[in-house]
Amino acid sequence: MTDFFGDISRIKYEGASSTNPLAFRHYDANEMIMGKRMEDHLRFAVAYWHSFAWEGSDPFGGQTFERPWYPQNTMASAKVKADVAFEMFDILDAPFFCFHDVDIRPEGSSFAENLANLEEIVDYLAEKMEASRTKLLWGTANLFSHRRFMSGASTNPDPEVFAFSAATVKSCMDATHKLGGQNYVLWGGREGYETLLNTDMSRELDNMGRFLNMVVEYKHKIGFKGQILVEPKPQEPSKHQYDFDAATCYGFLQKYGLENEVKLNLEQGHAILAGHSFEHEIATAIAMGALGSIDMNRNDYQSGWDTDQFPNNTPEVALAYYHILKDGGLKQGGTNFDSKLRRQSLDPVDLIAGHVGGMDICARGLKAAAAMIEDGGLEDAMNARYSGWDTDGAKDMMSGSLDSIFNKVVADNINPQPRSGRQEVLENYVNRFV
Ligand code: XUL
Ligand code: CO
Repeated sequence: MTDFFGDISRIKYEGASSTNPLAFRHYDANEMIMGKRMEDHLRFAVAYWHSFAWEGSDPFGGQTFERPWYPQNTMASAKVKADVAFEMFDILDAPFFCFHDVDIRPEGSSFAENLANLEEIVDYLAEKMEASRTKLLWGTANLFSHRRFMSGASTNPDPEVFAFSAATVKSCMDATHKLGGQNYVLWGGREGYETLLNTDMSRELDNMGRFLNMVVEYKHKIGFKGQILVEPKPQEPSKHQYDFDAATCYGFLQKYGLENEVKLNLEQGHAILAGHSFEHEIATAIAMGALGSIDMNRNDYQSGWDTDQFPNNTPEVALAYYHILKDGGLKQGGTNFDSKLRRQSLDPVDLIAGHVGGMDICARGLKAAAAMIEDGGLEDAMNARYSGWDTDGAKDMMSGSLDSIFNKVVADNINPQPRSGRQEVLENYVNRFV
């Protein structure tokens, strides 16, 4: 045991009237929602990188936090970090966590050293997981921080960077597999470009397509049963990223024959950066059969960059879960808090409070979403709006041709009358639940 979290003990559900800042007011893991435990719906995960590896820097200043595992450049410090991480998972009773290779191991001076460090820490994490109930939701490789990746990983003009990246992903897939991970994520942080003046886009896309095919081939080779997920984001750090949004990613997957193998990890903040709502991204992925998992961290709406804050907007979260529940839930995916503290939030208690608040907002949103589904008001309105499509006439039309439709419009003098979309009525309806 470290003493990092002092006397903070396991967070409990105390109900909506509780004024205890470190209690759940809505998240009751065992409460049944639509026939399933809340914990099994939400499948919360703590993100290792923001909670334990990020030191509080921003583009204008460096480290603000002080942690017993800094500087993060030795195996001994990586183990202290892991000890504290598992203490936090226990305090939150978190069902899952996620990591990048660089979050859990110190950086080596060669690929071989990186690999040795990774293997040593994976063994350490495996031991910790045996004594803990927290499982691995997903693992991933950080192919964007080190300067070797400044021009991309699989889209780098230098084939040696492609090779280094492929070898790194293999080692991270092995680590994820060994730790029983349920998904493997690829976020293309620098898979994009700064200027088209020096970028052969067509070659870069082909190389990225081949890379992802190799990932899928390797998954099958080692018998990894997890989902392979790509995470859309339109820009930052690159000026333009190839995985712009859900629709762009799906087009990419189709072009490279991967649409039945790879799904999407959607992030609220990335949706906002792409000029969408989170619901839009979720509904798009569902329409393509490509929803995999979510990163439930929001952006600040004024600042226009990726602020990775804990969620705090119940209506937005409720509508996200509404679509997810209607699609049958998160399945192998989960709700990952890819969220970081503000850099002035220095204390261990801030880390706990951020997660407690985020989990509670998600629980509120989930309950509101389930109540809307059980009430059926949105579903009824939707069915009524599209009811014309259930008629024999509409079905015949769809198996006909432009000619046959033309003849029918002329013969029956079809003259459609506009009907209200009832948006305000529906918004008022949602407000009853959130
Ligand atoms: C970056 C981001 C990443 C991915 C994993 O914006 O969201 O943390 O989730 O690489
Ligand atoms: Co993310």
